[in-house]
Amino acid sequence: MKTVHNASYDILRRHGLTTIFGNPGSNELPFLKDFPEDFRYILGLHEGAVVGMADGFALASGKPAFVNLHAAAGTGNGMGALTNAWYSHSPLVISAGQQVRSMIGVEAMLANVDAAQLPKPLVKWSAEPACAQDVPRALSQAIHMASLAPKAPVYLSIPYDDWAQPAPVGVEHLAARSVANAGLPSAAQLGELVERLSRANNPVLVLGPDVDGANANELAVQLAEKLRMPAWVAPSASRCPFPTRHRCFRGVLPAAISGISRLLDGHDLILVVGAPVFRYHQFAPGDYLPAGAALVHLTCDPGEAARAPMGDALVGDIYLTLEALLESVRTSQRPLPEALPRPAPRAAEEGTLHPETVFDVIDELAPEDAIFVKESTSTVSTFWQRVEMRQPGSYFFPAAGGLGFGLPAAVGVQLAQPQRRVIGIIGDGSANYGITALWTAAQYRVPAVFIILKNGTYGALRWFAGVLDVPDAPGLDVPGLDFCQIGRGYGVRSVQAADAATLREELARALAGDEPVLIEVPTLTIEP
Ligand code: TZD
Ligand code: CA
Repeated sequence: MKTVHNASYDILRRHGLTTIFGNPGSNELPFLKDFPEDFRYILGLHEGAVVGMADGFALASGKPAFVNLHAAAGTGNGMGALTNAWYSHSPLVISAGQQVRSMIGVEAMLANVDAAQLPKPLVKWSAEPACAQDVPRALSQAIHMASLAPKAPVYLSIPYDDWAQPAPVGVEHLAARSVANAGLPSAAQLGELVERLSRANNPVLVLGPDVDGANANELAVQLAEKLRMPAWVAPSASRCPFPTRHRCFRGVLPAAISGISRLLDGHDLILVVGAPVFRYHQFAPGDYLPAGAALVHLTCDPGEAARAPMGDALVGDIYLTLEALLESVRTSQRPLPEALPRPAPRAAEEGTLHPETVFDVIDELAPEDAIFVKESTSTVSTFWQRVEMRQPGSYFFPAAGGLGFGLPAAVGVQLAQPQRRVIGIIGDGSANYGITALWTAAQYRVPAVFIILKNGTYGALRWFAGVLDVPDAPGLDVPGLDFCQIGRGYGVRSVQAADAATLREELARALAGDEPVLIEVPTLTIEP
């Protein structure tokens, strides 16, 4: 007899969702019964780490990732990580076990009351199927909803007595379905955009994470070259959409209204691709645009387009639209932008290392296609200046600033990209929110390198305390943490590197090996 259980596994298999990130409870055990041999289960010890690993896996593979959480408590633990997944357009298919149907009403232990409501507003779609026979169809809907533009997390609550029920007649149609976006702007819309770009005297490109998500980085390079445009990364960058030593590259825009207007001053047309307009952070009011500038926004996300406070927007497929633009625009006669000067390497120093020195060593030793998962908040601009990134999918940072992404996402990214090396660069504050991912790295031998920058404080908050004039805030320091002991406790080889020579030696050894390594580096506190 075909059951809801095997029909659902057929659908997961057909969509390539054979890696399951989870942390189980009694509600989930019937789903895990007869676990098929062609599936793998990646156990995380806390749901924040489970969702963070799945997030990294989905972002780095470009494909949906399947998550299985324990009822309401497991979902709640994962929700901080969902903030990042929501803003990074990460296609997570999150399932949670529910009590048996007849015991939800009495609110038996582990009944997920009002389950579909729980993860909102951080999911695009959320449901508990109305009967067991609808579970396979709802699972198929969940996968398509997560995968269609804009990609996003979805949530499905499934009562555990549903799995053994007979599958409905016709269930086999589900696994065979294909559902896809068909998202090129019309010829008229493209024509108007080409016209605006060719009329502009001094256009500029601002690129966001969805350019990298669409693997359209090379198209962005060619468009910048053809139109002689400087290329900025949109504020609060969660991915790297443009090679950072290209002569058109200008850096990451600040996350402040007035700061952006100041840096883009003089441009008459701002073309923003694959980013919200804009993802501001610190409040620094001013005009949204420099004087005389118009803004055009290409996005895959209708929500991003509609909520922007200025500019015109086209909602469509980023790769196809850039490709069509590139074919239609004429090469400009303007000179190409001059390359930015490279920062001078930091001179050898005594005492605690400056983050610049750490990044110089990383830049020197990391393979050309290394992937950086970054979660140290006070060192963001320094990192972008000093560590070269060349290829698509080279950088991931929590898209909503929700800490607990870095360590788990490094594990998930490394699982999705076994041919490339992942280097996690994690603050001593951030590391604690997702620390249990170290155990998963050790148990599954996921060879990510975790560099913990230990400055003993929430560095970015120290800076923010100055901006907000709160000189006396409590709770900003994190002394007394020994990450080498913590790492060893979770089974990861862990070493301290307190000077540049030791860091060079340990990073080289870690990159030459095939196991996870944690390197704790005492560092100075700098401003973001
Ligand atoms: N909790 C969560 C889940 N997310 C957050 N963003 C914060 C708290 C607040 N927060 C920041 O926004 S930055 C930061 C905190 C606590 C400090 C992070 O410290 P770190 O990095 O050691 O990782 P730096 O380089 O010292 O800033
Ligand atoms: Ca810190």
